[in-house]
Amino acid sequence: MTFYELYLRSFYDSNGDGLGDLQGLKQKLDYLCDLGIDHVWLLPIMKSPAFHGYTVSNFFEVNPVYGDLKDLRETLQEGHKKGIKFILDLPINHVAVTSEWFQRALRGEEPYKNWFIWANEKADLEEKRHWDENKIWQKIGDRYFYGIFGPASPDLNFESKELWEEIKRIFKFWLDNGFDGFRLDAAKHIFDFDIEEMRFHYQHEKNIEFWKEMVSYIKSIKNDALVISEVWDAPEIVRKYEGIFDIGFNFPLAEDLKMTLKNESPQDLVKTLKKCMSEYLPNGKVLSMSGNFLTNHDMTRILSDLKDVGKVKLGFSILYTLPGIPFIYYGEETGMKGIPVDVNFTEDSQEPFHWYENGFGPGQTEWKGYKFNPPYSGESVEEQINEKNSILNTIKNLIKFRKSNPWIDDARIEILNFDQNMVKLRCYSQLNEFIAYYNLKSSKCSVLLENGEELLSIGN
Ligand code: ACG
Repeated sequence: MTFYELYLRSFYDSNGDGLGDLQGLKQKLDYLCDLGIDHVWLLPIMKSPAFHGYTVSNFFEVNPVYGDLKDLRETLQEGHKKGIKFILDLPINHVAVTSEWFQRALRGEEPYKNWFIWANEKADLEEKRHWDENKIWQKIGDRYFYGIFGPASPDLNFESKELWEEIKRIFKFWLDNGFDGFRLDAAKHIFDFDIEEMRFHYQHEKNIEFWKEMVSYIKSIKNDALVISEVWDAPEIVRKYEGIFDIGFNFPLAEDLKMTLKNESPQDLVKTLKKCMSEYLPNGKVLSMSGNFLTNHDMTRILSDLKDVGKVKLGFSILYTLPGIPFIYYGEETGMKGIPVDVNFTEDSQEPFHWYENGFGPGQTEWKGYKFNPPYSGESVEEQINEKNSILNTIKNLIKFRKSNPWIDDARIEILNFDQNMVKLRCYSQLNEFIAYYNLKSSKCSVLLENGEELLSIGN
C-alpha cells in the first residue's frame, strides 16, 4: 500500500473559485496514479466553518465548498476504477460550536445537553492541557464547556451511549457513500476527562472499549474497510492500542528518523532501526501495521525541517524501504515548504499545491497567499516533471519500487553493518530480499557490493 495524505482545499480547483474541490480531485486522479499512489487519506471534507475541517458542523454533509454527495460518489467511483482507495479523516471527538448538536445543547435540549461536558464548581477553569499552554475550559455566555482542542470545538461526552449509536450512523453513512475506511482522529481523546474529578485524564481502557465496538461495527458494514488510528504519543502508550486498528501512525519513528537525518548519523539510524525492530515495528509480532511517515499536516514540512533536498530524498528512501505502510503528505513529493505557527495554526503547512512554475493556470488553488511556496521556487509539478533528479521523480521511482514489492509491508529487517558514513540493511521475507545502503553524510561515499567486485558511489 502506498498512501497519499491529501488536503482537498489546496489540491485542484474545478470551478475557478480558488478552492480545491472533489471534481478537481477527480480530474487529477491520474496524477496520483502516475505517482504510484493506491490509497488516499482525505483530510476532513464534512461541513465545517474551519479551513482545516476538523470542527465539523454536520457529519452527514459534504462541505459545500468541496461539492456535494454526487461529486463525492463520482470521484470515489472514478478512483476505484483506477485502483485507488479512499480513507476519510473523521474527527468525532468534538464538533463545531456552530453545529446543531451544540446549539441545541446550549438551549438545554435533550439529549444534546448531555452530549457535552459543562464545568461545575469542582472544575479548575485555569487547567491547561498537558502538551501546551492552552486551557481546557472554554467560555460561552456565562458557562464553560470542556474543549481540549480550543474554544471552537466542544468535546463530545461519550458517557452517553446514545452518542455511540449516532457515531455508528456516521461511519455507515460515509461507507455507504463509497469510502473504503477511516482515519480516526484524536483516538486517545474520546475518553480523556474524569467526570468525577472534573479534570483532564486519559482513560485508555475506555477508549479501547469504544474503539473495539466502533471498529467491529465498521467491519460489519464493510469487512475490508481499513481503519487507521491517530494516537500521537510515546511508544508505550501507542502500544496499548495495538491490534485494535489495521494501521497505527508511528509518531515515534517519524521523530527518530528526522533526528537521524538532521544529525547525519549512521549510529542514530542504527538505533532507530533497532528500536524499529523491538519497539515500534516488532518483527513478526505486528498486530496493527505501522503507519510510517515523515510529516503530516500538523507538522513542519520535511524540506523546511531538514533544509536540504538530499536529506529529504534520503528520508523518503528510508521510508519506502522499511516494513509498514508508507504515507506521504501532499506537496512533500515536490519539496513544498511550510512551518505552522504551532499545532493550533497549521495553515502554513497546508498551502496550495503548486502545479505551475508561475503559480497560475487551470485548476491552481489560491485560497491562501503563499508564505513559504512562492511562484518560481522550483517546486511545481511543471518544473519537476521533466527533470530527471527532481524530488518528484526520485519519489516516483521510490514509490514504483515499493509498489512492485508489496511484500515489504510486512517484511523483516536486519542491520548488516555500518560505518562512519553508511548503514547497510537487509530487508527480507520468506521469498524475497534486498540490501539497502543508506549514506547519511552530505558527501558521496563508496560501497563495496555483495559480490565484492563493483564499487558504487552513493549520496548527493
Ligand atoms: C489531530 C489532527 C489535528 C486536529 C486535531 C483535532 C487532532 O491531526 O489537525 O487539529 O481534531 C494532540 C492530539 C492530536 C492532534 C494534535 C494537533 N492531532 O493528541 O490528536 O494535538 C504531544 C501530545 C499529543 C499532541 C501533540 C501535539 O501527547 O497528544 O497531539 O503533543 O504536538 C513526543 C511525545 C508526545 C508528544 C510529542 C510532541 O512524541 O511522546 O506525547 O505529543 O512528542 O510534543 C485541528 C486543527 C487545530 C484545531 C483542532 C480543532 O489543526 O488547529 O484546534 O482541529
